[in-house]
Amino acid sequence: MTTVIYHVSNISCGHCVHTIETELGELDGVLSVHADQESRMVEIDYQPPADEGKIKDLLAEINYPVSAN
Ligand SMILES: [Cu+2]
Repeated sequence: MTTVIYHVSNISCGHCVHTIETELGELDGVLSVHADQESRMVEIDYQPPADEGKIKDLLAEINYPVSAN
């Protein structure tokens, strides 16, 4: 299992948190998702077939792209 933490600057309310957690949670291989409204961080535990590319692609697709650090 791998854990990644991303900053997603588009998170602005609880609805955003819910959308991210629901959509990412449906990606095959994603084990858990925790999005935080205040810090705008998203923590994801995953295993294959999920990978960082698929996770980032999905976040971009639902309009919550990962912020460049
Ligand atoms: Cu929102």
